[in-house]
Amino acid sequence: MRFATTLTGSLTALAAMLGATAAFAQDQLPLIGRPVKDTIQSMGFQPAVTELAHELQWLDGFILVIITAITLFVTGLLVAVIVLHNRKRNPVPSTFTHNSPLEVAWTVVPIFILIAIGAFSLPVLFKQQEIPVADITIKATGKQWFWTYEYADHDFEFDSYMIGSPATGGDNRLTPEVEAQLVEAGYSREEFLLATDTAVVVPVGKTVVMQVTAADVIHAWAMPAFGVKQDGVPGRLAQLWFKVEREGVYFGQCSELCGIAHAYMPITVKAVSEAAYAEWLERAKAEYAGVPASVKVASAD
Ligand SMILES: [Cu+2]
Repeated sequence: MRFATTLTGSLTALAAMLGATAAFAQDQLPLIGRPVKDTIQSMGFQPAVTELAHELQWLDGFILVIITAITLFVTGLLVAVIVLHNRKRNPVPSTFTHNSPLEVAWTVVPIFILIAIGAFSLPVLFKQQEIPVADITIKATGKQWFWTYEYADHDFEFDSYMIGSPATGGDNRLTPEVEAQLVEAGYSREEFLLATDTAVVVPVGKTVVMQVTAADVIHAWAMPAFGVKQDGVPGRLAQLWFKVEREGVYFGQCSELCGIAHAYMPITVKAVSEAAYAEWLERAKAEYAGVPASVKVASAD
C-alpha cells in the first residue's frame, strides 16, 4: 500500500515534469487577466481583451449611470418628504388619493428606462450567444477537479491541473515545492490557485469557439478578461466564443460549485502570436497525440 502510494506519487511527479515541458516557450507573456490587490484597479473589472468584454464593461458603466440617477432621485424624494411633509412643517396633510398625470408618469418613465436598458443589453447578449464561424474549435470538459481540452481540429487532447493540486504532487496548499513549480512554469507565488500545469493556447485575432461540457457534475468555464462564462453540463455541449486582442496570460476559474476541490480547478489561457501558436501546435500534436494526426487517421482503419 505504502509502495503503491509512493509509486503513484512518483508517477504524478513525473507527469508533472512532463507537463512542465508542455508549457513550452510562451514565457515572457504579460500576466494580464488576473485579480489584483491593493490598487484602485482591484475595485473594477480585469482588463477587457475581447469585443464581448469591452461591450459588457461598457454596459455595466451605462447601467451604473442609470441606477445611480434613480437612486439619487428616490433618495431626494424621501428627503423631501421627511423635510417638507413632517407633522411640524405640514400639520394638515392633503388627503387626495389619485393623481392621474403623476401615475401615468411613474408608469411610462420606467417603461422607457427598461426599453433603453434592453435596447443596449440585448445586442450584447445576442453577440455572446450567436456563435460565429470558428477558426479554432476547442472542447473543454470539466471534471472533478480539472479541465480536459480537446483541440477538435487536430485530434489531440490534454488535461490541465492546478499547479499544487494532488495531480501535480501537491495537496492544494502553497508549499515551497509548489512555489518552485510555479516559478519553473513562469509564474510566482501570487499565481497560486490560478496557474495550471498546461494552458489553453490560442492565437490572438482568431475566433475561438469553446465547446463546454462536463464528465461528472456541472462545472462552468469562465474567463473574466474575455467576458465569457458558460456552464458545462454532463451530456450537453454548450458553446462560447472569443477573439483575444492582446498577447498575454489570462486566468479564470471553474464557476459552478462542483464539489470539495471546486476552488482548485482554475483555467489558464495563453494568447500568443500566430507564429508561436503554430509552433506550439506542432509540439502539442507530437506530445499529446503521440503520433501526428495524419498517421493516426491512416492507421485507424
Ligand atoms: Cu467547480
